[in-house]
Amino acid sequence: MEMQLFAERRARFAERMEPGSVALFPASREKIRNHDVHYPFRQNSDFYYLTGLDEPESIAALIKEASGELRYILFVRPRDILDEIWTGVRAGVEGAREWLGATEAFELSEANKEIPALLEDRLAVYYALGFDDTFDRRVIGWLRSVRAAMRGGVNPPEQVRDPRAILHELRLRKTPAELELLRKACAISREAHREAMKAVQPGMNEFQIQALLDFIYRRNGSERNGYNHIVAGGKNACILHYDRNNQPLHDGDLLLIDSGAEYGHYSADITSTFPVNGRFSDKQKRIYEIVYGAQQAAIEACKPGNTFEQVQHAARDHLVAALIELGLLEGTVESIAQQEKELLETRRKERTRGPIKPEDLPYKQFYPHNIGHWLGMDVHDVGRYKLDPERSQPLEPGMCLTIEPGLYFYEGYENCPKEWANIGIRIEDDILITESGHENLTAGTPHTVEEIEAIIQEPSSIPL
Ligand SMILES: [Mn+2]
Repeated sequence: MEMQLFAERRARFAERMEPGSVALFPASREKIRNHDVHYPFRQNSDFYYLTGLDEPESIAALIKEASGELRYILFVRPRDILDEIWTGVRAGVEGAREWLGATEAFELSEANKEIPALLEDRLAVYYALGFDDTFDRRVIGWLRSVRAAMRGGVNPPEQVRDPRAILHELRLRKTPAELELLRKACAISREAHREAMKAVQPGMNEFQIQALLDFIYRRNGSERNGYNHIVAGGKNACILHYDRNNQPLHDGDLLLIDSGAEYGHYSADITSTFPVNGRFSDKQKRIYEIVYGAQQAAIEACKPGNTFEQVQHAARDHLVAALIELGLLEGTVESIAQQEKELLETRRKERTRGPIKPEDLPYKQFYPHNIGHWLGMDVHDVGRYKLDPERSQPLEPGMCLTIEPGLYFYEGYENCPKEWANIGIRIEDDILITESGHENLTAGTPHTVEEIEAIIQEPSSIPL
């Protein structure tokens, strides 16, 4: 991406900073996987959003002077030929200034000297406390050292503010440049889901389908997956975050794939559920059509002015009506909606958090999650879902969210209806809110029964 885009983002962030303040953003660090092997590096999304720098350990400081002037300071690993021949070329302080647009740049070893000086006599420091314990301790140490110098005539910042209150509102609303990357991630992911449908055969193992997804993603330039693939055959689909992906696929079972490519630091998120042998059984089809109907109802509700909660309720009401008709729930759509409303109020009063239990709201046995989440640089992207306890987030053009209702009949529940035992179905698309309503960014992923049964008949050219 053009470096100008990152400068624009910093400027938009700074617009909302108090004059006379400083903001600190640490990069991700490398993490040990085992002995001396690292996990693959993935930059912190907030850091990347503002800097475009993909190096570990770096620190970005944004200063808005009392005059309104903006300074952008980067602390980076030094150029070092011995290090670079092992781990790759670095921007260094020259690169930070010339390529990355920093007004000043220092080697990381200078941070403990320079950053306390940046904090002196500022109104506020914007720093995201509680995300990175190690960096939290460094920030506290820098603040302490400024306080210790008070008799020398300097004062520490009065306030520590959370930059995410500003930054995540920006990230929630995608710009055309961001949407270009997200569209590409969606297109790659759609192709992989289509190829998986063509390739699946009874007797295969889940890991073969996982290999296919990785192959299609990498072949199309996706540097990594947005999250761990879920390739869940049969009853594994009832485990919401199943990712062992190592079991055989049986004739007569469904296969649930929840997988999205990351492209340019933006992640897609698609779930497909389809029959391993190419044909839905009548029972599978009945449940599938219910989930599909719920998904369509929720997608229809995706338009500016509607709230996230309205989308959530559109799917819930559809699923609840169907569960009542199947004889699996008692009450009416309205009575269950009222029950949920009261339950949420009680939970708020009693400070109860975590998933809602089926004892408290019976439909949660079959639909334990929510309709979806914001989508962007993080698969579960940042941004508020409620403006306050009473007001759900209104949808605006540029917001992206997933729509992913599901029904699961987990046999572990004592009262699991035998007729439906071990069926798990989820259908997920990625939706962009537009001026006129919405655009399905993952349209073309076969999601109707007819589309799925047709594509599974197509030959696969991918050797597994
Ligand atoms: Mn999702």
